[in-house]
Amino acid sequence: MGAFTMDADWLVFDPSPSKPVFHLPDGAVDAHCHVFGPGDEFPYAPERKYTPCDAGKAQLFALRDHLGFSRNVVVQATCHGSDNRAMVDALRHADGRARGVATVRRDVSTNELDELHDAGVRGVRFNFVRRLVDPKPDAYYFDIIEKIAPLGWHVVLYFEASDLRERWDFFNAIESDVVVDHMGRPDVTKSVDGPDFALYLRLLDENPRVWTKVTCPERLTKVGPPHYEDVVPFAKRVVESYPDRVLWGTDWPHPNLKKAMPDDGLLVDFIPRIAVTPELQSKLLVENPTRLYWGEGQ
Ligand code: 0GY
Repeated sequence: MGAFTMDADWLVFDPSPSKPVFHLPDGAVDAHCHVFGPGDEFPYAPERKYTPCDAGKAQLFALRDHLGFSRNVVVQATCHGSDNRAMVDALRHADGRARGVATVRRDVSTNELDELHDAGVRGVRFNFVRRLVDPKPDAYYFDIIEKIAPLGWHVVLYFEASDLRERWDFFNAIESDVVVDHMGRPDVTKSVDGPDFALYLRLLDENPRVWTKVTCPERLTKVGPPHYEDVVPFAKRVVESYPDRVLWGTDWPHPNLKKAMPDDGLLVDFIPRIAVTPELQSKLLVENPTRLYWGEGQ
């Protein structure tokens, strides 16, 4: 028995996903995925809001190869708080094929930031989703933004529609590149032309430095797999409107899904529904993430 027991309602990732029908282009990046523990080696944070199953780097790299990705961007998961050791360990064992996004505290030191940069971290994540974290006042995040500026890092934002209204001025005031997770979590039962999604599109329209991940059909959908039809109009609109500022990722190992675990092969098969030409696919999967995470000065 390990030191941690996963939550009773925790769903474990699919151990044998299908082989996607869609053939990923060479150099494709899974730009949103996580590692969990293993807890015995990299303990989960005391302040965490969930205890997941272990999902370590070897399993992540096996999935990368199975699906046909070349590289990963490993995003610090909230179950590890600001202890980035599991994520950094994954980066250090990836032979240059992984970059990371960290969670840091306001009092993070320059030395700690330099070490993270050396391991391959290129951004910090600010999470506003209350079931995952206790969000802080804007000033807390501004202090971190000031500290990471010399490193040229970007800020990843995870928020829901109500947070976008509440934090609008703050989000618009960030001067670095910004990446929004999961299209700001639209309610896909509403119209793609409705006011909530319009506000998120306005953020992208008014801020050329804001990027977005067109990720998580499995999290947003009401109709489910295999085609996730209800998510398509939202993601397709974004890919076609901002082709140079979109990223895609699996979100493996899919934290906090409560109904069913997705088949990661089917998630890859979702890509050509939202990026319908080889040009759009190449930007989404190769050019954009490579520029942001492995580009000049990175
Ligand atoms: C995601 C989504 C979730 C969780 C986390 O760091 C996390 O704990 O990101 C979620 O539960 O919505 O982006 O993976």
